[in-house]
Amino acid sequence: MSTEIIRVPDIGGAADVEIIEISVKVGDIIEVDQSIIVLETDKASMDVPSSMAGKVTSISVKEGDKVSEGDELLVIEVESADVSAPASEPAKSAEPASAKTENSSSSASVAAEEKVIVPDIGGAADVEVIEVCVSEGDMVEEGDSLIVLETDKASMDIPSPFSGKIGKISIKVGDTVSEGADILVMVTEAADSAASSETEKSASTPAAEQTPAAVVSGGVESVNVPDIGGAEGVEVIEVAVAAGDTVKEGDSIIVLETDKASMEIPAPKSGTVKSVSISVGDKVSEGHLILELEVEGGSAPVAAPAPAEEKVASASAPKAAPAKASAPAADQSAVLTEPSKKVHAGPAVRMLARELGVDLSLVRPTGPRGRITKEDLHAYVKAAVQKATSAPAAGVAVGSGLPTVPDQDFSKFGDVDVVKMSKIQRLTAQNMVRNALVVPQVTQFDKADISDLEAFRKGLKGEMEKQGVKLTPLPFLIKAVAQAMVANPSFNVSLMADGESYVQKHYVHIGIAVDSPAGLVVPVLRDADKKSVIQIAKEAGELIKKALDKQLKPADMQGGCFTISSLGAIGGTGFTPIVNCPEVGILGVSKADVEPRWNGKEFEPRTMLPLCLSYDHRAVNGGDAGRFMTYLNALLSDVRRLSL
Ligand code: CAO
Repeated sequence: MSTEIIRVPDIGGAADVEIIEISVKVGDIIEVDQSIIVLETDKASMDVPSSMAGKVTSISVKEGDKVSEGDELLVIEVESADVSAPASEPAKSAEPASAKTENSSSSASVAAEEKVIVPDIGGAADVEVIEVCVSEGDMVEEGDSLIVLETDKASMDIPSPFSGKIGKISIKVGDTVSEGADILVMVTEAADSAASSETEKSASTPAAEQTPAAVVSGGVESVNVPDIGGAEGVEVIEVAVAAGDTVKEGDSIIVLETDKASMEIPAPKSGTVKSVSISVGDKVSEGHLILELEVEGGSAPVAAPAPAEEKVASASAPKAAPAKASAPAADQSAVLTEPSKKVHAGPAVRMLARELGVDLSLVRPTGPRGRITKEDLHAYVKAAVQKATSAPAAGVAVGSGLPTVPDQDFSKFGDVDVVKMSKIQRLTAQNMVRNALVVPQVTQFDKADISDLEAFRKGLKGEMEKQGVKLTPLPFLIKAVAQAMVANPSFNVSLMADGESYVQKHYVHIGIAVDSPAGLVVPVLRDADKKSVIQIAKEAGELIKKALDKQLKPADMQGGCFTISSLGAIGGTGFTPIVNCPEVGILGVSKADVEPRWNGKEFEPRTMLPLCLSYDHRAVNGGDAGRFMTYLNALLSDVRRLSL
């Protein structure tokens, strides 16, 4: 363990450069090359990476400070003695954030023009430019797509080799190009002075090379993974064909993806798929058998398929390329209703689609040969957003995008006012929709004889009132439910999102539905099983008061295991409460009434309390619910059983 100082590296002779960001704090464990501060001159900003891995023990500068080469930045505690740069030496040169080049000894103050040319594209010549993703003046990041090329077998994004501003563009859609052709000139801020003398940079080379992927074996040929630039164990993210499908030469059969790139593997020939040997999630390398293909027209020599569209290993994760201002957006107003069977899109578009959660098979392609362009994707997303936001006009969405209420002009029928729902009302509506639609629920009914409980409660009521406690049937219900939860733990669970497990809770927090002026709220009374009825009455009174005074905090309404919804003071003989997911049970309580009950000899007047128990049938079986209800009923019918 040693202590090392990280200093400002060579920043191209610039002095008194402002620190605009400190990216680490004391105690952070940092890696080699992790950005520790960001400097900014009037021409460039640059990340200063750490030259060592270790724990930051102190920071010697603050944002706004001006620093020059050699100034102390921070002190780190380094684990091993194997320190890459002596503390006294300037750390590894900073890489300007906005102009990353291969060479790390950057000059922060020079702006330079770099010519970007077509890289090695697997020997293909006269390849058509089908998309120019940038316009002059655009700012791009390293890895952003500059152009898309397409042969009859493959298409490939050509990513920017570095970040900068697009200068003159030398090519246009429809041009044909080969390796070395000029693409454009890029103005890199704070470009490397040494590198700027080497003014030509080829755009990053697509790694996939064209190699034979099929082996002739009579009329049926094995199609294997072609040369994918030496990548091993690459994940299959899409299998676009199934046994029995007919494919045309060039049709995508599978899509592979590394952490940096995705590539389509096209069919080397037209034919019928006899069998498919891989599935999504498999890891493959060159030569791995993909499928057996019964080739149309017998045993002609096998064409060399080109893996389509690979981003090079050095490119950062593709980002959305700046949209061409002039590019007409695809008309997505009529989004495909039937998903397309085959999706043709480059890796950048696929990556963006995944980021946005868009199913590309629903996007209408407008690019050459049915290719989905970024504009198509943007247009699709725009159309989807417009549709979502205009939904209230067509039908009042209750906040969740779930079923809507048909829009009607009620003023046709009489005088009306339109009243905005409160936030709580809107949230309740959303939750109700979710709970009602997602939870398969059943409601069971029963009546508890609370004659003794009521006699006991009424006897205590006056005394409790003197202590400021209102003793209604509710605290008894809370206590009884809590005891029933302990005795019937299947009600004290929450299902987990994985669909495979549930959480068994060992605490009993009971939610109380309160009809407050702001809307329906459910404060939670904690550890009800461990508290006395009197204590519960006090706490429930406080929570209800808070709810009525709109004083509840979010924490007061969290963590419930089960809810009690009492309409007893209002009336009714029964209702079907909706389970308050992720809880799995709710007890609806209606108004107690005196009813004649047969005691074996005669009818007796008894106070009967209607109970309505709804439960999530995924978590609770009818038998469990029956036992819960019977247990609860027994507690309420014989107050001595309640641990008061
Ligand atoms: N049967 C008969 N009388 C009842 C009763 C019942 N089930 N429950 C309460 N009462 C009586 C009380 O005893 C009290 O009378 P006394 O003062 O003579 O004793 C009176 O009704 C008023 O009670 P309350 O309303 O002040 O107190 P509570 O503890 O019963 O209820 C609360 C509190 C917050 C649950 C209730 O006010 C409330 O907001 N309920 C609405 C819940 C709701 O909206 N649920 C949603 C339904 S859809 O899921």
